[in-house]
This record gives sequence, C-alpha cells and structure tokens, in this order.
Amino acid sequence: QEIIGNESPSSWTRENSQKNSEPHVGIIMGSDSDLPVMKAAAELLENFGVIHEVSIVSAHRTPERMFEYAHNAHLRGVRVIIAGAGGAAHLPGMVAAMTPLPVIGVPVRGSSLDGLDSLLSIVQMPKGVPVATVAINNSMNAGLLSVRILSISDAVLFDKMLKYQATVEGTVVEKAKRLEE
Ligand code: RP5
Repeated sequence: QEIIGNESPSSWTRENSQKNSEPHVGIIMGSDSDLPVMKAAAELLENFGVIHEVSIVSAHRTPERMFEYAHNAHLRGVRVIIAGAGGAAHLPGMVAAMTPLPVIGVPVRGSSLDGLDSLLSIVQMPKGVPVATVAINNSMNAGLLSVRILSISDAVLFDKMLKYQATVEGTVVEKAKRLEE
C-alpha cells in the first residue's frame, strides 16, 4: 500500500507508485474524515495482495488536484478507482467524467440525513458517465468489486476470489448448522 497523502500531484508518476506490472487500484476520498470508512477497502485489497494507493482528493476543496488525479491515473498504471465522499458527494462522478477507468463510488455517511445525501449524489449519474455505486459506508464491497474487475485478466486473483467466495459461503453454512443443532 502506498499512501500518497498530500504530496503534490507532480509527484504522481508511474515510477513513484508502482514498479511492477501488478494490477493497481487508486482509493481516493474527499476528506481525511472519510478514512475510517474507506480503510476497509484498503484492508481488503491488502488481503488480496493488490497493490493500491490511498489519497485525499476533494472535488470542492482541491479541484485542480482532482483534475490532475483523474486525468493521469490511467497513465500511471491505475486500473480501477475507488472514490468515497460524503454530503454533496461529487468526487466519484467528477472523476468518472475525466477518466476512462472504471470508478466505484462509496457514499460516506455524514452527520446528517443518514448518508442518503451522499448516496443520491453518487448514484444519480447521467447517461454516458457511469459510477458503480456500492451501499452507504460499504467500502469493503468497493474493494471486492475492484478485485473482481482486475481478476478478469488475472488468473491468480481470480482463484483468490473463488476461494474468498467459498469461505464466505462456508462461514454462513457453518452458522446455519450450529443454529439447527
Ligand atoms: C466531503 O465532505 C468529504 O468526502 C466528507 O465526507 C465531507 C465532510 O468533510 P470534512 O468537513 O469532515 O473534511 O467532501
């Protein structure tokens, strides 16, 4: 995992972020206050061995930084972008407008409206500019979805996903059996 943090966009070079040819996911969020929610995506990718980066990129507070990130991510080898934001959550949609990469949006629940504002801001994209929106605060599913996208062209990752699904199923079956005893 590489934390870009507040480095200047000019340092976002391919050499800086990734030295091999492994799949790569960019996790961005509007504020460091989103980190407690978004860290589950990073942990998931860590567990699958997917190289990723984490960065604060705000559509409203750092628009130039957002432009820079969205325009250059694919040139640096990023293949999927996970973007989390809360409130007037314009980051995923604006990034999707400027990148050819798949963008997965994570609505972050803020202090009001139970996250419905974030969800609607992210999910209601116009035709032509897609954002794959996961449930409110569910950045883990964003991580899983990015793994599935990457695993289409990565047999090792595909195998890991199959094993993960079997584990999820096994856990539930085990609980069901215990309940029935
Ligand atoms: C959004 O505003 C961020 O994504 C965050 O969810 C929300 C609040 O940000 P802070 O005021 O906590 O920095 O842009």
